[in-house]
Amino acid sequence: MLNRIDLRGRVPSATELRATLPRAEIDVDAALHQVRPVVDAVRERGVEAVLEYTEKFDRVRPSSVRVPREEIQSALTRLDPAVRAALEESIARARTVHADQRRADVTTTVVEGGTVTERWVPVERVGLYAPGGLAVYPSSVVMNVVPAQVAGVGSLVLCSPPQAEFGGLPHPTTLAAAALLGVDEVWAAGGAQAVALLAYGGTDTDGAEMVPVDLVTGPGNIYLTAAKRLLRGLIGIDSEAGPTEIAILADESADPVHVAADLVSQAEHDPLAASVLVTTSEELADAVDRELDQRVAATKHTERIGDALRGRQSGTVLVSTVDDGLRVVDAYAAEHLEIQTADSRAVAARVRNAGAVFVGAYAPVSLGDYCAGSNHVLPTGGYARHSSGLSVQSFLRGIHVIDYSEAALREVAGKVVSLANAEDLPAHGEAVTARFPGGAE
Ligand code: HSO
Ligand code: ZN
Repeated sequence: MLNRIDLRGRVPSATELRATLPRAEIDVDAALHQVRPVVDAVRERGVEAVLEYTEKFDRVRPSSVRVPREEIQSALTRLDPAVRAALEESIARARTVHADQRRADVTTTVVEGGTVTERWVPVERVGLYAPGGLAVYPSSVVMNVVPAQVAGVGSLVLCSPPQAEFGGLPHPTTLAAAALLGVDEVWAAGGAQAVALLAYGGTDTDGAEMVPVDLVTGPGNIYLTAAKRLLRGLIGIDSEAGPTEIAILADESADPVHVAADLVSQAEHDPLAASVLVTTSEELADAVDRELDQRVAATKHTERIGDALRGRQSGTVLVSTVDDGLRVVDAYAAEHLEIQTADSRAVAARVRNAGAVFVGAYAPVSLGDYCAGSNHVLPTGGYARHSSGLSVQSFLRGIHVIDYSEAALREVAGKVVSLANAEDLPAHGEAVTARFPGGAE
């Protein structure tokens, strides 16, 4: 079922590998011209334009865009108790992990009387996006809201598209997740019009105000991503999210049933999702292929999964050694990387590029999707080479605070003047010498 690439005996350079390895091609730029008129219309005409596009794209026109608080609470009372308990567990674990990861302010004494402090300050107001339609992801509401709250973001607004079958409200499970997390500002808007509304603000039909946000995070389709790219600068954005990816580095010790189940699990998201197996064992590759045939036929979303696994973005890469396999997975820089080898912990410790690493036989990606405590908003498309997943850090800014005494400035005055003169910016030096009319020395 999976395409096969045989790199045994010759692992190309990282640059060549990037060109060789399977990967979906997503052209966000191509969507920009479709999204620009939507963004412009919302900037000019606010909520009225949001409602027009909502009617066009979501085929429903809510009477107001802001979701009444009672609707959020009522979705929670109607939530299946087992799902509620699972969401509560997911939230509790994510809070525990993320709370430990909040960075502390650090003060460095550079010289006596001269300090630099890095002060971590939360972004003031954040817009979180939760997709609707095919994908209903209350778990992504958790993964966006928890780090924002732990960071201390004061004002959080959730946007999610209205659903015709739920009377123009966002999906009830999304609303219930918001209620569990204590988010009481929710607007029923999706796609590019939602990002534009978050960025520019607007007044709802009933007078409710959308106060513009400083940062927008959360996954969505290519139009949402294009809108974020267009509005970046006016607002901050998280890393662009493309179709999800799983790579598994496995040797002959791996269980083909586990490997196949995990490859299938992420293929379930999207026909463009990527499932990549990198292995030293041809026997394992064959066994996984056989297992995939059975599993794909037996699971619910057979067609979508089959498309994803057969797509050019998925495949099996055969390598001679685990070391070669590490070079391959580092070049690929998967969103999710599982290590299923003998001594998986030691191998995992050597991984350089991945959004998240799952170690050994009992850490499947779907554990991380819901209940590990880790975050599941992770860099795709090779972005893991330079970016991290969503974290408390994503919602903080580090501000350097410089505090020098007269004596501490006097001591370094000559150096500032020398550098200022070297850059032909003498007024920079004069800003220091002006403080020492009798000379700094
Ligand atoms: N695997 C997805 C997250 C997710 N899975 C949500 C299930 N629900 C991207 O990391
Ligand atoms: Zn998933």
